[in-house]
Amino acid sequence: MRVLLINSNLKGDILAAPPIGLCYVASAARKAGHEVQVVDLCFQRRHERKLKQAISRFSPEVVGLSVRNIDNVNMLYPVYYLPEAKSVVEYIRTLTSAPIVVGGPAASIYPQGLLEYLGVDFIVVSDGEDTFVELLKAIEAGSDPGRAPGVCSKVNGIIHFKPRFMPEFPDIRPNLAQWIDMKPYHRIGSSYTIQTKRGCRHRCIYCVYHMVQGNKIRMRPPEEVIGELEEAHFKFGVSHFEFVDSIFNDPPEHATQILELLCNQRWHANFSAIGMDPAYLDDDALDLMWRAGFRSFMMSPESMSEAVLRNYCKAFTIPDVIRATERINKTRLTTFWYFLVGGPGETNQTLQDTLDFIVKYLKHEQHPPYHNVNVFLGVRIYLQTRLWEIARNEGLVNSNTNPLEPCWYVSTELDLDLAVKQMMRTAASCPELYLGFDERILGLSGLVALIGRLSGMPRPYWRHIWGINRLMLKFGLRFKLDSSDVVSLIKQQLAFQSR
Ligand code: B12
Repeated sequence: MRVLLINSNLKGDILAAPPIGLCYVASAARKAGHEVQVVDLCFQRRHERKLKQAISRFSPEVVGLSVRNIDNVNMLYPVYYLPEAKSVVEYIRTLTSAPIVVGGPAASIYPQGLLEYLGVDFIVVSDGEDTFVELLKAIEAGSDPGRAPGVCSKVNGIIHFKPRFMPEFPDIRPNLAQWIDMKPYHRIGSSYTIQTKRGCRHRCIYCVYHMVQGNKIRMRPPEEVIGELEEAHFKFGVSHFEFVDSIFNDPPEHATQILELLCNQRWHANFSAIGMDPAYLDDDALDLMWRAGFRSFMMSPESMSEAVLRNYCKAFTIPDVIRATERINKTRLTTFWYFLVGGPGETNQTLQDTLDFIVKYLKHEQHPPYHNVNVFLGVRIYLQTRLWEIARNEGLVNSNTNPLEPCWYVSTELDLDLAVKQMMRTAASCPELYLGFDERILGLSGLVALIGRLSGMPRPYWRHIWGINRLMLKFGLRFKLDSSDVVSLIKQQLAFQSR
């Protein structure tokens, strides 16, 4: 069958994400014998023209769409992406009557809601490779695929969904550079992405990873990971890779095997990862990472209060984070940290503990290692998480709340006015610290990328956010907001979601 796959994610700033999931699905559909084309709308100025051309030339029998983000998970600078995806769906409907299948993280988080909202035929939940191929087979055979495991659809007017058991990591490569043009991603400073495993065995109360990839870790054989890296390096000249596992070094033995194999390669590349467990970051692990080619990574301790960490059900402890930070501070690795302020049990004192940690350990100013620290106020509440239950019991959400629209948990033990002032005060002298409303900095992505390319700055370019913040601080361009405006924004949102 002719299958057209479309990436609807238009977020093309320095955090641009090549549609690796869509490429996995494209490779799986081609392997199953289908004729597949991929259209990437990110970086396209004229989506409608691109879609019209692709659909009229290819005349697809099935259209697959990947929907990655619901929103930007930022209460202080909220951006809602689903209307963009909806307008893409509506436009496709004007061009073809082929069934539309949607997959991607957003689809896995709340499939029933997305099915209704987008008005598509099928939603594929979690891993797409096998489910999509089975769906295509059923469509081709003219049978009803609506009850297949992993598929959410309307059967006789009633929404039907049965989860699918995901036993292993699929034996397939996404071949990103074969399916999409990686040049614009490269230009904006993002890296070639790769997975070494799927699943996350932790059960943090706010997190959706269990819905997207499941709680069982499914590892790829380390040799296969090296094979994919090597292929991308030699075939497509890739020299910057980013591991997009939920947590790259969990389990640590698997990461160690991959890093040791990398150290033995004759070719060299730069590596980064978007999630690290601080409990496993000892001197040997950091040294091995450096020797393998790691120059940066992200980490999400979320809080530096033991009580709040326990409430979040994080698996590591404050001493784990402090030990890891002391070790990182002996290296030249650039890091990006995420902290969540306002979860259950957060008080102004626990917030101060987090801010004090940032100033003491992560404020380095002009010498490496450079740290970028993202502090978000408000914890995003998703259906099917324990945080949703807690929020419902506290009246923060109720049966009228639409789970597809962003809603937030903010601890009632937090004096909001003081909290915003605490955060602003710290950020005013700490360029490493980046608050929710500073996300507007991403609007400067094109300029940063241009400077990055001209000066040969290392990738991914999110590594340099602290430098931009430093300049903005110097020229008085930060914190035009009044803390009382921020507080009223938060209060308005909380009142809206619990109305
Ligand atoms: C890696 C990652 C990042 C990295 C991206 C690095 C990069 N260069 O790609 C960084 C840290 C930069 C990042 C940034 C952001 N992220 Co992020 N990220 C992730 C993470 C951990 C993995 C995504 C990934 O690469 N998966 C690997 C691929 C293979 O899996 P997949 O995309 O799910 O694809 C599979 C299925 O979904 C399905 N599928 C996918 N497409 C299709 C299409 C069809 C037709 C079918 C049938 C199936 C199908 O099949 C695929 C293969 O099995 C997820 C959480 C998670 N564990 O999934 C969050 C996640 C997707 N991110 C999220 C968000 C919000 C963001 C940001 C908006 C945050 C911000 N404020 O900046 C930005 C947006 C970036 C962008 N340009 O879109 C949210 C989305 C939820 C939401 N509320 O919208 C998630 C779920 C995390 C969370 N907070 O809960 N992110």
